[in-house]
Amino acid sequence: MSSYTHLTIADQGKGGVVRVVTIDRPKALNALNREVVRELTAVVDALGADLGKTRGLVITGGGPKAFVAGADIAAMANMSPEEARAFSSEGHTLGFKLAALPVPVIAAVNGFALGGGCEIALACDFIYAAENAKFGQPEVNLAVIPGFGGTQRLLRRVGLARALELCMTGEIIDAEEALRVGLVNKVVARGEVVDAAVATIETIAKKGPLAVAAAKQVLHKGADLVLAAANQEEIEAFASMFATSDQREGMAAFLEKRRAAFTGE
Ligand code: DAK
Repeated sequence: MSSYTHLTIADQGKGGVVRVVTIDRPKALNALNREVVRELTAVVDALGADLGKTRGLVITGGGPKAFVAGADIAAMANMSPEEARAFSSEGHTLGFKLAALPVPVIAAVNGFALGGGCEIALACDFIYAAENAKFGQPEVNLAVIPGFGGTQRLLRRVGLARALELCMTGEIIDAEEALRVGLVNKVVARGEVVDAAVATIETIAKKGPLAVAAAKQVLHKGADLVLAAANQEEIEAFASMFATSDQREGMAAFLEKRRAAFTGE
């Protein structure tokens, strides 16, 4: 595995099937500069090229206080509009690549997830929060707006009115409120959030991998389509499953009352 300056990487879970990436700049509350964004993108690119044994990705933050406290304000302070556009595009590219991975990606939020941190979490398939997690898009305090997809992904997760309120007030919400509005999937005890994410991926790893990938792809794609077109995506993906040996195996195993042995074919 490559070595990174701002990330630590570990394979966890039974058989090491869960790649856990920790953004590790705790002195700056794991703020995202261009190198961090590039390193995260390199991790995702490597998985996209060859998953190997990996069946899911967890992203978390190093240290006790933060997931990611935002884009690095010191690094952004003197950016020109052109540099800001390039930085924003790199963040968006990372978001698209996370959605394109054929395995689940979970943000394990262990503290502040503000600005770009909330946006990285939103770019993951689901978000687990520790009790001490805090979420927000406080960019308006700095006279900017979210630049890594936050406005649009927040809108799609929590609806227009709450997204407008969060982006226009810069309000910070706690884990319980984030759960209430549908921003996070689950709240767990402090210190247990990575384990909870790893456990979910271990569960998903027992399912048919092509079906898991297809479900992820159809849901992400469908979120941006009108219903009829989204349903068509589902019809095609559903049909394509019946060209796999895993579909035969899954249904035969059910009928024969045994555990299925999926091969991903
Ligand atoms: N960037 C850089 N350093 C940060 C940081 C950040 N986002 N957040 C915290 N730090 C640093 C602090 O400067 C401090 O460093 P030292 O002074 O020790 O050297 C250290 O982390 C510890 O922070 P505090 O001392 O402030 O810790 P507290 O517990 O008192 O407060 C806090 C924690 C999270 C409430 C506070 O640090 C805070 O308010 N941080 C800023 C949160 C924030 O505003 N985040 C949003 C950043 S803006 C775009 C692309 C992306 C974006 C926008 C546009 N385009 C390119 C167009 C996204 C923007 C953002 O994310």
